[in-house]
Amino acid sequence: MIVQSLDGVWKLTATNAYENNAGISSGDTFDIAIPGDVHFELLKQGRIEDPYYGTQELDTLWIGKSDWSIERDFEYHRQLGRTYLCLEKVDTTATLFINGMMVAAFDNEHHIHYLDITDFLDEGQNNIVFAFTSSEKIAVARNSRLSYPIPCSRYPNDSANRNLVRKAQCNAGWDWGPCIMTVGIHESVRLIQSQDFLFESFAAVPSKGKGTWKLNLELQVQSSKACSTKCNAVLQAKGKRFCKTVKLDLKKGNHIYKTMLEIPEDSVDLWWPNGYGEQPLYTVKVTLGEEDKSTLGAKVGFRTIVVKNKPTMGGKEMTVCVNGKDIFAKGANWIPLDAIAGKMSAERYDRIIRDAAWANMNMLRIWGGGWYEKEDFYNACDRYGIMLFHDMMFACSTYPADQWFLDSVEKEISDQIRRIKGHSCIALYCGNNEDLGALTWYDETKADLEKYYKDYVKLNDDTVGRIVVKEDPSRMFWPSSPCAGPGDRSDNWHTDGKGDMHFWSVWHEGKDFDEYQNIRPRFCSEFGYQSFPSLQEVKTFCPEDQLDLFSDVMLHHQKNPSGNQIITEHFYRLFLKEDPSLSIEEQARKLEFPKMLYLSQVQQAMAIRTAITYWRSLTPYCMGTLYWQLNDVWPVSSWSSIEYSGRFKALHWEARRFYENVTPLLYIKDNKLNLYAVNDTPTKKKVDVLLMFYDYEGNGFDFVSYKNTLKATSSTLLDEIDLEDSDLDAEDTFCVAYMWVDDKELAYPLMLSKPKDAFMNPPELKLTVVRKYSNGSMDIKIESEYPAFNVMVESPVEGVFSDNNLLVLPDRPAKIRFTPKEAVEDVKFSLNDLYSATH
Ligand code: BMA
Repeated sequence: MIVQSLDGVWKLTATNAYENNAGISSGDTFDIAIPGDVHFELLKQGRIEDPYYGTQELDTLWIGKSDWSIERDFEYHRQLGRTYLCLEKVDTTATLFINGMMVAAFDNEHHIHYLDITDFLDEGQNNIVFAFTSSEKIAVARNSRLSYPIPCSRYPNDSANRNLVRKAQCNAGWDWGPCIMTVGIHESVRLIQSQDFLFESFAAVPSKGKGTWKLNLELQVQSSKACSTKCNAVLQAKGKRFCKTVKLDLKKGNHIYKTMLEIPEDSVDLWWPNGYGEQPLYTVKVTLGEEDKSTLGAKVGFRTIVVKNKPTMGGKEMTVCVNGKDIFAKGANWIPLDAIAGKMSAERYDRIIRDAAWANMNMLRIWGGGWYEKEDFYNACDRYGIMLFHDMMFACSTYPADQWFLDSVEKEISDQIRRIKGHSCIALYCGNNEDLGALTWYDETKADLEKYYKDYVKLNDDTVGRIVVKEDPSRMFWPSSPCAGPGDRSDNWHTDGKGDMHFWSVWHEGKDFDEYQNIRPRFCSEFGYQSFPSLQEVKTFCPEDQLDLFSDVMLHHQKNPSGNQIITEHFYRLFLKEDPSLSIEEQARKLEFPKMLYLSQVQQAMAIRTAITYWRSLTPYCMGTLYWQLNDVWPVSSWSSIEYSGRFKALHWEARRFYENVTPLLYIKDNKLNLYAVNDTPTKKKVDVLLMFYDYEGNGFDFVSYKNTLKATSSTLLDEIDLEDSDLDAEDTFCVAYMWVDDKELAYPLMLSKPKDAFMNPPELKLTVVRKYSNGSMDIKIESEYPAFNVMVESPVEGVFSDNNLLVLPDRPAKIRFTPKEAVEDVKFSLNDLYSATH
C-alpha cells in the first residue's frame, strides 16, 4: 500500500462570486490550504473582515451564495494495481473532475468516499478539481420543486431551506449561531495505491463473554477482484500481546469482513465514565495482506454499556448502565466547536473536553444540528471518560422522505456509524433533535399531521433507525430527543414520566426558576438559561462605543429575539427592586453594562443549579441531567457555560459543584428547606454534614449536624425544615451546607429569600496575592468584611483560575490559584460580587 497525501496548498477560484464588498469577482484566485474552508482561508489572507466581529457576519453571507472551485496539480506514478481517492467531509454540493473528466458528484457532507480513480489518472502530471455549487442555491432550487412544503425552523439571520441539503444544519444560522455556510474539504485528502484491495477502515467493538472479552473486529474492504488474503489482529494489553490470524476470502466489490479476538477477562482493566474509575485504552492493530500489507490501528476501552428503558416507578426509565452499574448522567449539550471548520484543532477539542470532565461531567449530548464529530473529539471523550448521547444530524425540522434523500441518508448513517462505533465513549444513538416535536410547530404540518408523521417515520425509524441498528446493534437507538420511547408521541417538553425531556418552560415560556421543581423527569436532556458573555469576551467582538446591551453589535450577537428581554426582566424578579414608574426596558437601560453581564451569568448559574439540585435529589427516579449548552461556536449571548474563547462562565464553576459525585443538595420547595445528600458512586459513602445558618453580618447563629452512610447511587433526605413554622428571618438568613467526604470539604450556600430581599451588606472585598511561583502561577486570597456571594475574579491577562464564582465569608476567606498563559510580573485582578452588582 502506498499513501500519497494531497494536503497542502491548492488553488481556490471564485467561479461565480455573489455581490460582495470584499472586492472579490468571479475568476479571482487565491491559495487555499486543504484541509480547509473558504471562510477560514479568506480570513487568514485578510480578504474578508472577521465575521465574528461587530455585525460583519452580514458582510460574509455572500460566500455561501457563491460558487467556488478548489483544485491542484499533482505528480502520480502508478506502482500498484489500483489507486483510490479517500475523502471525508466534502462540504457540500460539488462535482469532482480529474484531468478534465467528471469522476463523481457529492451532495452530502457526512458521506465518506473511497473512489477508485485509477482509470482517470495519467503518469506524471495530473489535475484534480472540486467544483462547488452554492448549497444555498441548491437548497432553494430543491425547495421550488417540492410537491408539498417541507418546513424547518428559521432564525433571525439564516440560509433558507437548510433541511434540503445534508450539511451541518447550524451552518445556516441558529438561535446562538451565525449564518456561515462553509465551503471546503475539512479532512485530509489521500491517494492510496494498493494491489488488489483497499483496506478502508475497521472498527473494534468489545462485548462481554463468560470470563472473557470478545473484541469484534469489522473490516471494511474494497476489492478489485476476488482473492484471498491474510488478516492479522494484535491487541496490546498490560504488557501482553494477543494475536489472531485468519484467512479472508475477499469478494469483488465493497464488503465487510468480521473476525474476533477473544481474551481472558483479567487481561484488561475496565474503562469507566469520568468519576467512576480510569479510562484505560488499549491499542489494537489489524493488518491485511501478505506482500502488499495495510495496517490500521485504533484504541479501545473495555466496558459494557446499556441504556435501560424499562417500565419502572410508574413510567419508563432512561438509565445508563456501565459495567453493570447505574450511572447518573451528568453533563451538557455539545454543539460544534466553531462556526468556521478551519478554526477547529485537536488542542481545542482536548481542552474543552478536559474542562467538561473537570466540572465532574460524565456525558455530553452531541446535538443533531451539528455534525458527526472529528476524530479528535471522540478520542478526547474516550480519554476523559465522557460518554456520548449521540444524535444523528437532523434538527428542528421536517425532512424529505423521497427516495433520493433516503438513499443519501442511508449511506450517511452507515458511513458514520462504521467510523465512530469503535469509540468506547458512545453510550447511545438518537435519531434526531426535536424533529418529532417539530411536527406540531409549523402551520403546514399542523394542517396535515398524519402525512408529515408518515414521512417522519419513513426517514427516522425506517431509514435512520434501521441502519443504526444494523450497523451497531451494541448500542441503543433512541428515536428522537426528546421522546418517551419508540412509537410514543407524547409531548416530552411537558410530560415527565417517560424517557428524556427537553424542559424549556423557564427560558422560552418565561416561568420562574421554581418551575424546574414542578416536574420530575426521568432524564432531562435539555434545559437552559442564557447569559451574556463576560466583558473580556464582549470586547473581542464589540467596539468601545457599542458597549451597551441595546447597541447594534450586542443585538447582533444575541440570536434569540427575546433573549435580552427575558434576561433583564428576570433581573427584576431576582436581584433588583422594580421601579414601577419605568418599563423593564427603561430600567434595564439604566443598568451599568459590565454589571449586567456579570449578573446575567450569576442568574444563569442559579437557574441551572435550581434545576439540577432538585432533579439530582430525585435519584434514582431521575438518572440524567444534560443542560443546554456546553460551548459556543462564536462569541455570543447564549446558554453556554464555556465562552467561545474557552473562559468559564459562572455556570461552569458552579457545575463543578453541583455535579460533585457526593454532595449536599439544598433547595427550597413549597416554603420548606430541603437538605439532601446524594451519592452517585457505586459504593457506600460516609459523610458528615453541617447545616449552618448565618445572618448577613456573617454570624453563624445556629446549626444542625448529620452523620450518615449514603447508599450507592442514592439520594437521602437529611432534613426538611418548614420555613413557615420556623422563627428564621428569611430576609436576614442564608445557610451553608458543609459536607466532609473522603478528603474533601464541600460548601453549598443558599439564601432563604430572593437576593433582592436579602439584607446583604457591602462586603468590602480585599484581594491579596499571597504567593508567586516560578512558573508564573500565583496564590490569591480574597477576604471580606461581610458575606460575599458569587465572587468572580477576573484577570485582564489570559490564564486559568483554579476556582471562581466563590462564597467568601468573613471567617472563611477564599484561596485560589491563577496561572497566567504567559508569565507576568503583576496582574490587576478585578472583582465582582452580588452585592456590588445589585446596589
Ligand atoms: C433547544 C435546542 C436548540 C436550541 C435551544 C435553545 O431545543 O435543541 O435547537 O438552540 O433549544 O433555543
